[in-house]
Amino acid sequence: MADKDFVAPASKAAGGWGALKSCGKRLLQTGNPLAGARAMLHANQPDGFDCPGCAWGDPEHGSSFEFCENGVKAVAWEATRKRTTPDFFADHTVSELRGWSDYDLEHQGRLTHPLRYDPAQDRYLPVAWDDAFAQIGAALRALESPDQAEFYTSGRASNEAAFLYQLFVRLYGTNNFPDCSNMCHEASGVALIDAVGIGKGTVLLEDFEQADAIFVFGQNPGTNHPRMLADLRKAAARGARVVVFNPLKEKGLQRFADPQNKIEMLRGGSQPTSTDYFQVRLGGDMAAIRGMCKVVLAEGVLDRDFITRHCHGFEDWRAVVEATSWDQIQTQSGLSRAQIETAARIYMQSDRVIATWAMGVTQHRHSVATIREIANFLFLRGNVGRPGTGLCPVRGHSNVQGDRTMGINEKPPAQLTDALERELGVSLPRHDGHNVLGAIGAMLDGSARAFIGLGGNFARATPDSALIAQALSGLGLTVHVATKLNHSHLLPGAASFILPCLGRTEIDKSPAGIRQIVTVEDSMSMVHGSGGINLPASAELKSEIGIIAGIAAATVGSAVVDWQAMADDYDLIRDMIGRVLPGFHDYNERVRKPRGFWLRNPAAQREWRTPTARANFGADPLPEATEWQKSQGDGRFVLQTFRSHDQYNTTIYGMDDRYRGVYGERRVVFVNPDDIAAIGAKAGDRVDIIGPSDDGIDRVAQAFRLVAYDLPRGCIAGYYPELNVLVPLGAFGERSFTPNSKSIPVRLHPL
Ligand SMILES: Nc1nc2c(c(=O)[nH]1)N[C@H]1C(S)=C(S)[C@@H](COP(=O)(O)OP(=O)(O)OC[C@H]3O[C@@H](n4cnc5c(=O)[nH]c(N)nc54)[C@H](O)[C@@H]3O)O[C@H]1N2
Ligand SMILES: Nc1nc2c(c(=O)[nH]1)N[C@H]1C(S)=C(S)[C@@H](COP(=O)(O)OP(=O)(O)OC[C@H]3O[C@@H](n4cnc5c(=O)[nH]c(N)nc54)[C@H](O)[C@@H]3O)O[C@H]1N2
Ligand SMILES: [Mo]
Repeated sequence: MADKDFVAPASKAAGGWGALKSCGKRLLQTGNPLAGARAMLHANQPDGFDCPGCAWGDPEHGSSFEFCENGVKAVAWEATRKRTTPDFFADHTVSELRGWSDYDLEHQGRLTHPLRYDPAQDRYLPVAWDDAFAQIGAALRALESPDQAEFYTSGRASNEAAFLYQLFVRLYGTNNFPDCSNMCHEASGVALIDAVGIGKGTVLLEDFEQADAIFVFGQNPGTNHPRMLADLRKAAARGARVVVFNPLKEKGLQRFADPQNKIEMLRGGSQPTSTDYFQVRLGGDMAAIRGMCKVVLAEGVLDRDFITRHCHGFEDWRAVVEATSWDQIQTQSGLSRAQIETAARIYMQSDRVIATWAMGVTQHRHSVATIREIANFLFLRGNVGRPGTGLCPVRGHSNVQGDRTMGINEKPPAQLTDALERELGVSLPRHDGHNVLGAIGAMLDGSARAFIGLGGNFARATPDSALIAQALSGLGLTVHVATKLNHSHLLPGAASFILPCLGRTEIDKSPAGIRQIVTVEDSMSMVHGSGGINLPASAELKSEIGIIAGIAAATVGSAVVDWQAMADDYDLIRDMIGRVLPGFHDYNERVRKPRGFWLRNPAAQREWRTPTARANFGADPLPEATEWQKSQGDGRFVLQTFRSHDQYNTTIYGMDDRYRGVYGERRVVFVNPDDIAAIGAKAGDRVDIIGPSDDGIDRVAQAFRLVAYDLPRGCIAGYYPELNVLVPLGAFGERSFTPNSKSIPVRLHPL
């Protein structure tokens, strides 16, 4: 199929002038270009703040300005001069605002005052901080059981905020910690704990400089982790193989012009970011990897020493691989045996191999099994715990990994509870709490009565948007700690508060006038300090930590923990973290060093904290049928919901998806041209997308425009969050409970 059959991209490479132009436009739109540019100069720099864009690691010597379009957008979005003031809320009822788009809501700018919902007027009105805290505390204390409250976390919260939050919630008496990572990399955590004893990646940024091959499964770094592209590009330039598995030909994974490279920018040149590209079917990665393993096993080029000395379960797994037919492998992956052999040969010829993955792997029913297979694949040739090798789940939110380290976990690890009990001298709840799906279930059946959101946009990020809206607005109490207005705030319960907080780019001063820093942990387990440099968006704002401390003091009192003292001096929070969590000794001192410190990962040093004390092969069979297989012969498609180039999760920056050549709209669906013909339509026509209804719920996304795109037949794609109406609550990953946002069975009805 010729390229011209597809939507023509503006230029052949990702990054480059396009990225610069887009950033310039973005900075100007914020109305505060200077603050934005100045802020960007300090992002991911030792003396500045951690970029809120993504969780990719920072180079060792961060002296040169790490330029990234994603980062610029995220920073400019926060550093905007626009404000959503009490006047705005006086002008608009909540019912009216519910009719606005995600884009329009957040483009009103930063929230400036604490607000309380007034049902009589259907408006949010200003409230004094202390009144808000007192009323929230009273409402939480009035619940019959602490387990009736759900405490959500989005992954931007700093380590200190997350630690204080879990401390408060556990003292209050519950482990209900639904968390954005339940919808994100949960499967990676579950699979890696089984495989290597820790739910984190084993690579450092330096490993990318030494790898002979990097296998990239199910991610789109051109948009979501642009700084990763620079590392892939460097790897390809020095002769390493970069092998991509993705149903779509993502532009950033083909070529990338580095905006930091002046010569390249002048010549308009661009460098390849991958060397080999395999257009796997949705949900077909496990089959593709198993196929590669089958080839490696047959050829016998194994690291036998590693397998004997370090691994458990090899023979059982080997039997399962040998019993898997090539037929099934080819059907599920959509790749031919010859293609899989080519990829396997690259693997066998490479001494040092890294595997990376993101949402294209984690948001399926069999995600945990797929990630186990990625680990099996690496174990075969000893590709864990050596320089230039390793497992690399590429995290989403900039501190989603740190939040988990700090104890945001609905299954309280006994070690953490023990340590907290010792520290505080009280007993804490040990029963499991709710994850995201558990929390939704409890809201829907009436057993949950309160929702507190530390950031995020729960109602838009979760599946079955209509049901969630109903669930949230039926609660007795909803509280949102946020920087900007979003749809979750517009579903008030009986009592409802919006509490505006400082962003990471802003100066956070203690009452003594000392500039406070917070800390974060990136995808490579590097922990470093972050201090804002812009003036706060409003004098009324409090830090997330100040807000948590206020709610905590009003709810559980200050006898056990002196919340105010903690909020006045974050060093005290870090001191407690150092006493309670392993690896955080001398925390205050070590985070003030330029690159921070590495949180030791035992698996990266071949120390396996698993029940077998070894690295475990996982012997799951392939799924009996992938969603793609189930949809065959029935006129159905499998839909994945992903991000455009102009959004940050539910935050919509703009209506363009430059790298995919879509401009000015988001209600589009990407479909193979032959599939478009097969439904009797043509590119540009509109279709209704009909979701699953076997549970009695009708799910329809209306009037989406067909975009012809190079993807495997039967596999289609469109944007989240608009398409969340189609994601059923009941379809989630085995053991990960992550909604299957990358394989939803749908039909297309041309209009
Ligand atoms: N600019 C920007 N940056 C972000 C975010 C953002 O929204 N905007 N979000 C942040 C967050 S929270 C996260 S989790 C990450 C998300 O980062 P990504 O995981 O890159 O996010 P998605 O857009 O969901 O992209 C999924 C990619 O996987 C592919 N894919 C889908 N299904 C399959 C499959 O079955 N197999 C394979 N092999 N590929 C598949 C899609 O074609 C697409 O390229 O990015 C983080 N960074
Ligand atoms: N269909 C589908 N659904 C998905 C996904 C998908 O790929 N497809 N991806 C899933 C993934 S990977 C994730 S991580 C979730 C994301 O889920 P969330 O983390 O809940 O959503 P975000 O859109 O990142 O949250 C945006 C809001 O966070 C607030 N905010 C921004 N910065 C700050 C800050 O510094 N402090 C505070 N307190 N608030 C702040 C703003 O008010 C903003 O409106 O969505 C999931 N949902
Ligand atoms: Mo995410």
